[in-house]
Amino acid sequence: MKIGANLGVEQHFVEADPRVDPNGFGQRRMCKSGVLQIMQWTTHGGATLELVQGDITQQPGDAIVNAANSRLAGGGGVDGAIHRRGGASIMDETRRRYPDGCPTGSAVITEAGNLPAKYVIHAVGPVWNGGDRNEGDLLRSAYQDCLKLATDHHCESIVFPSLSTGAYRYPIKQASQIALSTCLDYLQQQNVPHRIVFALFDEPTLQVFSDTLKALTEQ
Ligand code: AR6
Repeated sequence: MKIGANLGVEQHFVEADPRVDPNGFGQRRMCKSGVLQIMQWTTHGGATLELVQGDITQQPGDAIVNAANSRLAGGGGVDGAIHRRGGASIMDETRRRYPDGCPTGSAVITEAGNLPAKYVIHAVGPVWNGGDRNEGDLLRSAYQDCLKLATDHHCESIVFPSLSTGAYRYPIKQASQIALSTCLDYLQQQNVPHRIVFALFDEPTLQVFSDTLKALTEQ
């Protein structure tokens, strides 16, 4: 299946490929090209994990995750897009509530300004330094903190970017394994937030996440 071609805005499942995993955890559905939503994993409790291609600031969700830096100072990539579209109130609140920033591997929450969300969760992933500086644990804990904050704030849905794989240079395949396994583990235990979405900017990133989700849910 070639994914990502002729992306449109429709959301429907035309090539249903439901499988129940050996542990009885859930079902996976894949879509043909030409649809926005590429792959969806559903737990028995009805919670979903979805992969979509697009700009995270266009994705509606109760919480949108920002790929921030530890000073919470703003920047490029996801951070730039979120502050641009969300407006100045997000940075105002961030400065007021978190003047000391946010340590790598953790996350803090603010309101979402003009974004189609209730909250922005500012997560600080690690800079990739070759893999022997605890990068994996730090990336996992950044995702876990986001999920906990979303749960504590009663979010039904959360939209993630691929943390650390842009300016912070984390290798995408390893990052996708950590991102998706952390979310699947969390869903398996909590079954909330009820909808987890990964908004992946470009087709190569979507392809890697899609392959990883397939591999993880086939295990
Ligand atoms: N929507 C979805 N994904 C995006 C978007 C977007 N609008 N823009 C970029 N990506 P990055 P990091 C993808 O650099 O690696 C900032 O300056 C991008 O292609 O945003 O965690 C902060 O202030 C990549 O796959 O985050 C920090 O200093 C992924 O999102 C630093 O960058 C993450 O890229 C954080 O670096």
